[in-house]
Amino acid sequence: MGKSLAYKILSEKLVSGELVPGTGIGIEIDQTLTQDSTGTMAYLQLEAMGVDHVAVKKAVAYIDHNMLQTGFENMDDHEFIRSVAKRHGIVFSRPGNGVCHQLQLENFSKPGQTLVGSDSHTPTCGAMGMIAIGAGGLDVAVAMATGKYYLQCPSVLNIKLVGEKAPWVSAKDVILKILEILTVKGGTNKIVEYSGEGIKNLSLTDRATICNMGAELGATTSIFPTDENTLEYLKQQDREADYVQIQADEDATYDEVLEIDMAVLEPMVAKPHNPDNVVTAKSLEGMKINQVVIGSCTNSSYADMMRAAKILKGKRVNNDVSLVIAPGSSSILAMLSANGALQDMIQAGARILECGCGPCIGMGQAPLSKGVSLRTINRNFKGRSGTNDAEVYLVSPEIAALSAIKGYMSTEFEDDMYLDVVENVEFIKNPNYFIDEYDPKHEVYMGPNIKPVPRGEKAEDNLQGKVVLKVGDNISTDHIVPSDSKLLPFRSNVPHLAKFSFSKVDPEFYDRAINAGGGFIVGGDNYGQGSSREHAALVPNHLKIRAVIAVSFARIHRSNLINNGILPIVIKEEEQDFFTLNDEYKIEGIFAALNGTGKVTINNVATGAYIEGKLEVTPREKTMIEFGGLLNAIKEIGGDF
Ligand code: MIC
Ligand code: SF4
Repeated sequence: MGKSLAYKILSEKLVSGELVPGTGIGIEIDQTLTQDSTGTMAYLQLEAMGVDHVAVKKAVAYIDHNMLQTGFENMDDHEFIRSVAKRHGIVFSRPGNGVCHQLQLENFSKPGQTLVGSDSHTPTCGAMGMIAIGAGGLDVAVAMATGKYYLQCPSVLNIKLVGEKAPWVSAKDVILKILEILTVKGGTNKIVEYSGEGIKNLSLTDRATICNMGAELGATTSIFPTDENTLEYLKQQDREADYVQIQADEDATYDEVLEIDMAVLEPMVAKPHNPDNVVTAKSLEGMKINQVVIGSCTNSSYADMMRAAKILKGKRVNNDVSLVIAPGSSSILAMLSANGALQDMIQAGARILECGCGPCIGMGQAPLSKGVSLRTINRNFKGRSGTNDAEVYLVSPEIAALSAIKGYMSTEFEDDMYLDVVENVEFIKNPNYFIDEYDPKHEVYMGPNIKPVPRGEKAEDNLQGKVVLKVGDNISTDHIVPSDSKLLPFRSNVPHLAKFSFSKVDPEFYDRAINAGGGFIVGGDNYGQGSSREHAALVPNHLKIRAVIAVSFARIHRSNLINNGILPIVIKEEEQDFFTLNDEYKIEGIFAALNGTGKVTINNVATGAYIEGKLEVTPREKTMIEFGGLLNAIKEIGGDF
């Protein structure tokens, strides 16, 4: 029986367990990446582990999220990360160099290797035939220290791409179509492996867009085989020698198969406030808009920028629209500047931002009140833009650029706007944005904004407490711990962040949790979707939340909860009604659940009514919960368990 490409790489890298979907496995990690908003915590945790040089072949620390320096906090964090990077032999990417995923793809991605990154869009490098996985900062710190990463073995969903997309259809439309079909939880605990004759019609950066938004499916990762388009891209990066041809066996078997005919696709849009709320762009033709953002790790490649520039060339951004553009990397910016495309953007009236995440994570460019913003980014959760009542629509760079000129959502392209072929030119490389040093004696810089990492409490057989929050389906980590220009500077200060937790969903939550001295949270389906930020577990840990009871959990968030010693308990959909805000509950049988029954009893203390909840964990997860979190476990028994 033939193997999928994903399982070929996983079996080569397997260090513990067996490739049986749903069971715990450990894999060897070749590369790690961090970015600054999750990196500060990850490096505080790495420091606590007391290693010298990192154990992976390549570790890179990017600064791309906290780019606004409105106070001392962000630059303090940058300096902390730079000093830790030097101490442990980690490559440091300076602010201004670009978005981590774009840079990792350009500079370090290698077919057949493994990458774990403290950012949910790490799977972008799946376009290069890598197993690239997003994880919480602590898991990445462990990977840096030990060269290993532990996860639940995913099943493999094969998406066969056939046909060739029409001129105005882009890779973004392919993944939006897939999101429409599979929804934001359709990829949970799955690897999405692409195949089919349609692949040859997708450039490497088209594939990167598709892998990037696999994160929105909740997938563990996404992967493409390598071919001449991969080689072409590596040549552009002057990295031809890194090419390896890898693909699935001819007779590979998959757990599920889905076929997408790209020839019948048309431009798509994800409407507010979820990436799977997908309709055709045509159905929104004429909708007035206020802002357009072109950029982010999803759509900031050289080809994306060139296509947008062609549409803008000789035109004027509509008077009612603010157009902002952030190229993905310093190389791309340099190339656009050298070939005149930047000039076309500026002449049209665009605002050019420094290369980084920027508006995607609410770091500037918040839309006006009730504003309509078209963005080429990957997430449109309510409030993420920095304006709570803004409406964010996710679109391709082509639709974004055209609509910016028109002032309304438009699909009416003119023929001379189309850039048929984006030439595979050699990239202008700039090593001056990277610092690669190693000095194990180097002193670590710690600014006053950096507060200690909260620790969990050892497991108890029974837990009693109040339900201090009850929420519905698809709660994202942006809801749990919002991020914008006011809060992102406090990613290394959990007590401060805690005050804003769930503020956009239930503003009373913080006071309620403090007054009750902690307790339980009840959620619906796909609880914790979205980012990898472990702050969405560190904050509940700080507030003494001991269990989250939900219908289902997003993969990374579930791991982050366990890493913090918080129990993820699964209930049936109809059992949500069993819980009432402020009522007292008792969870019993925790030790038995950890030792194999996988079940706990949840009693309403006042009424005596009870239900059963599932607490199913791998042996490694059991150990973490017993010790009150991964950091506690490492302190007591070391990282290799
Ligand atoms: C995001 O896109 O939500 C982020 C900001 O990149 C996060 C990381 C974070 O919260 O710092 C992610 O995707 O993991
Ligand atoms: Fe940055 Fe946005 Fe990509 Fe997250 S999704 S890494 S905030 S560009």
